[in-house]
Amino acid sequence: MHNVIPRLHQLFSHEDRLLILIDPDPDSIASALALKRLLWHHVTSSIIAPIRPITRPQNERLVQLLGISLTPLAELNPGDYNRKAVVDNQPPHHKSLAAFNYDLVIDHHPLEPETKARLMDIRPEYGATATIMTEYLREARIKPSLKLATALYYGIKTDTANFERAAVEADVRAFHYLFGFTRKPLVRRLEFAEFNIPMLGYFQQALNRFRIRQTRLYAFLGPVNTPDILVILADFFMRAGEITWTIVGGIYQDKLVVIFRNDSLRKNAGRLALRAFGKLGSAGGHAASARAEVPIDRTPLSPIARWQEWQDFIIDRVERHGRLKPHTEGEILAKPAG
Ligand SMILES: [Mn+2]
Repeated sequence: MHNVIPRLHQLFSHEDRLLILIDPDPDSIASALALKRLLWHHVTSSIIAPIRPITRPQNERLVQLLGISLTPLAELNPGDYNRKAVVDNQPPHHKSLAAFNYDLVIDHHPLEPETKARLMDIRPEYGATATIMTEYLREARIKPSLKLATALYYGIKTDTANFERAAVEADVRAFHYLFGFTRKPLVRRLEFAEFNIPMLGYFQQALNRFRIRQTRLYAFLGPVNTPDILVILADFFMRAGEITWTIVGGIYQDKLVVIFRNDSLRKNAGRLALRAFGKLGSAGGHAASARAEVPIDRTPLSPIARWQEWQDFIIDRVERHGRLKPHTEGEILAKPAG
C-alpha cells in the first residue's frame, strides 16, 4: 500500500483522543509506539492499552528498559476515547478487541472476514506488523528514536524468530534499516531476559522430575502462574543433544496445559498433540511446536493428584495414543555395532 500516510492522517482530527489496543507482545508494543509517533500533533492524545497483563519476562523487560508507557484496558474508560485502533491483531481475535468499532486496523495475520474499520491495512505475507509500521515511518520521513527503532527491530526479530519463520523481503529491508538506529547491547539485554528469578524455581522442579523415554523428555510442573514457563522449559530441554522431543505439562487455571517441542526432523508436533489429547480438550500446532489444553475435569485425575500421577498420565497418553515410531534416529545410533 502506497501513500498510506495522507489517508492515515485524514482519519483523525486534532480534537481526537485515540485508544490503541494491543494483545501485548514485542511486535504489537512496537507497532503501537510507531502509530503513536506517526500521529503526534495529529490527535490530542493517544494511549496504548494492553488487553491483558504482560507475563513474559522478555516483554516486561522491553517495556521497562525502553520506558514504554502502557495503560491496561481494565484501568481506563474506553468511552473517554472517540477513536480506536488495533495493531498486530484483528477484532475477532479476542473478546476484548471485538467489543469496539475501529477507525484503524493494521495487522499481518490472515484477514478475518468480520474485520471492519474505516482504514484497514492487512498484509498476511509480512513477518511482522513492525515491518508495516517501519514502512509508514519511512514514508512519513520520520527518523525513529533509539527507543522506537529498538522496539521495532526487536518486534521483527521475535515475530520472525530471527528470520527462521515466514518473512518477506520487506521484513529484511525494514530490519536492515532499523539496525542503523538501534544499539546492539540494548537488543542483547532484551534477548537475555528470557526468564526471571521466580521462574528459576520451576527449572529446579523440572530438573528434579523429568523422565526420559527413548529420546523423549517429559516433565510435569504442577500449578504454574503462567503457561509461558512450560514453553521456556520445553525449549530449554531441547538443547540437550540426545533429546528429539520435549513434552512439558503444568496446571493453569483449571486446565492441564501440555507443550510439545521436537527437533523438526520428520516429526509432527501438532499431530502428536492432537492424537494424545484431542479427544479430551483442544490440541494442535505446527510441525515442531504444539500445545494441548485439557480441562482438569475431563482427565481421570483429581486436581489434588500427586505430580507423579499427572506426569505418568501425560507419558501414558503420548506414548500410547501418539503412535510414536518405535525407533528413533537416536536409538538406531545407540545400538552397539555388530
Ligand atoms: Mn505480529
